[in-house]
Amino acid sequence: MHEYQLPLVGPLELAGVELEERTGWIIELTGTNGQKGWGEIAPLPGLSPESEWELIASWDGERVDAGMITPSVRCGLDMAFWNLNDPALIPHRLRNLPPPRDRVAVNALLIGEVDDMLRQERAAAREGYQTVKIKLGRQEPAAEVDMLHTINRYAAEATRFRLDANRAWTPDDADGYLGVLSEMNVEYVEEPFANPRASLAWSDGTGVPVALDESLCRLDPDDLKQFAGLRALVLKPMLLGGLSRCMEYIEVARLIGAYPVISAMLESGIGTVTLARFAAHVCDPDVAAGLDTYRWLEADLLEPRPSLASGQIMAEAWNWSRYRVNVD
Ligand code: OSB
Ligand code: MG
Repeated sequence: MHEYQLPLVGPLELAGVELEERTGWIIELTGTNGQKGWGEIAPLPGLSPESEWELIASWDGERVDAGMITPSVRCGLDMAFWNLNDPALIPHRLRNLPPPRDRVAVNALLIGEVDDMLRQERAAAREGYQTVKIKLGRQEPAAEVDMLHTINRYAAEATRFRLDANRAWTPDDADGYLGVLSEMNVEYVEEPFANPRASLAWSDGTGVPVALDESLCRLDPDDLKQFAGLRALVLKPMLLGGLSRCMEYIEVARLIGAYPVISAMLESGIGTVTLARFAAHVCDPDVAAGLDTYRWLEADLLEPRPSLASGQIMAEAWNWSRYRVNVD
């Protein structure tokens, strides 16, 4: 296991915590033919439930305590065994996946002041991104509504918007956004309210499509059967406990008519490429994966760096033999 520390291009606020660097651990498995299985353990401060103490107690790189294992450790091991590509060692739920597509669409994450976001939007449209994601619930609703009007006015016609409120809205706030939402091509609003049942009821009442993300931490796949009407499930394997665990959510998603969106939370290239590979198997064509946090890393462990430009990531990105992996 290798510890890593990577600088960001600038300070980044993701889950109410401002980050200046990314730290995590890389698992390196070596198979009988010398092939490598890479996995990543990278809980995100402010979002992941595990404390550093729990993380270390659950696995010290040699021994794993099944009673204590945290979501990120589960994810790292799951990724490493899946990437090892030894038929005998592929995790159970990752056998018999649908065949992979040769490319995966990705969304562009617009961050910063309106001018920055407009610049990012224009660049994304030029490069070929069709889906952009904007974080809401960070400023006064009236200011955010103005911002959405401005972005929408200048956005390319076909742009699809993912609007992530991170559970910050009150019912009054939500009413204030309805006008601008009706003018936009909204793929979904992610996590409008703190209560996921309220989010679904609002979607039913307004017709605005809704997706759940961090609420899934406290909803088992079985509970989700009560959530027919959701547009999508945003699945973060690093948060939920790995690719295998996400497969359980994907099965229920299909039952309730929702589609899965695979999302990163600022993993290094190793985690990001693995998530892209997973999305290639399990997501519908044209559904963008949320991997754009990767572009905030100023340096990476993979050389050359995988490319998300042109709004997609190509299958060659998960051919591990093309990389030098720079871990100590
Ligand atoms: O709220 O969805 C979120 C990343 C880290 C923590 C929380 C979130 C996110 C993202 C990732 O939005 C989306 C992307 O990278 O495109
Ligand atoms: Mg989200």
